Amino acid sequence: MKILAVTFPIIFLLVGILPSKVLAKKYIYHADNEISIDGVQETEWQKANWQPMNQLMLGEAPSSEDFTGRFKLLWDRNYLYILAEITDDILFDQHPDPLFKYWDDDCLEVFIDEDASGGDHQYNFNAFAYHIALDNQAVDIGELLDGKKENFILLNDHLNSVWKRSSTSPYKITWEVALKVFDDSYRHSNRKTIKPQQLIEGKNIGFMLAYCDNDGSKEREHFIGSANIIAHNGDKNLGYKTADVFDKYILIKNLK
Ligand SMILES: [Ca+2]
Ligand SMILES: [Ca+2]
Ligand SMILES: [Ca+2]
Ligand SMILES: [Ca+2]
Repeated sequence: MKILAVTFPIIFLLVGILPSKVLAKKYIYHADNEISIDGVQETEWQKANWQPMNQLMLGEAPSSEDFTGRFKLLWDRNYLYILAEITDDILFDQHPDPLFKYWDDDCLEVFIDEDASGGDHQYNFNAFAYHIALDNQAVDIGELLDGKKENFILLNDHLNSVWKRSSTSPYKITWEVALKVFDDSYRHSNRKTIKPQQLIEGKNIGFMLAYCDNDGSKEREHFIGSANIIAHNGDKNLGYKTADVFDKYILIKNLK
């Protein structure tokens, strides 16, 4: 009893002081050799650890055949590199218009907050939520038109995306993305002149990776991501609105 009486207050004190996102800070290693965006995993990727995409944000939990996903990250001065390995039993792209209900087609969704500030980004560029469709076109929500109308914008020039599916069961997709990282000064109206950030060692970013899985329904069937989101009013689909739910990562050169 005496031990319990001493230990419990210390545990509660520690949990209270250290927010879960600080405890969960993750590292991204530097790519010293070239990463080719070709849907083929080169040796350089071996230095990065696999991270699961297993957090359900919307819909029912899929079976492993329906959806399984994991990913790795690397960086260099010009790009954040993403390697996703995905199993999806049916690839489905019902809307050829990249700006129409793009969230209801199969897509890889890349959430990035350049300065790890957290906070609202739904109609601004404090953070980005790139929906990369099966045709490799990327879309996010821009600033409201006339202060009230939603405005979906094509951001294909922010990234290079290529995926390939294996020729044998379980037909895994290897999806590679090189992402330019823009800060919150990005304005779509000035997109021709705004330059992406040059990445440096020690930089903190907010990041989450997710997959919208639809296998033939009108709306997506599952939405599964990498971050453990605490539901707000029963809703975990918060990443497209706030960067508070992304995980915090730090760019490093090598293990010290
Ligand atoms: Ca490659
Ligand atoms: Ca599926
Ligand atoms: Ca930010
Ligand atoms: Ca699918």
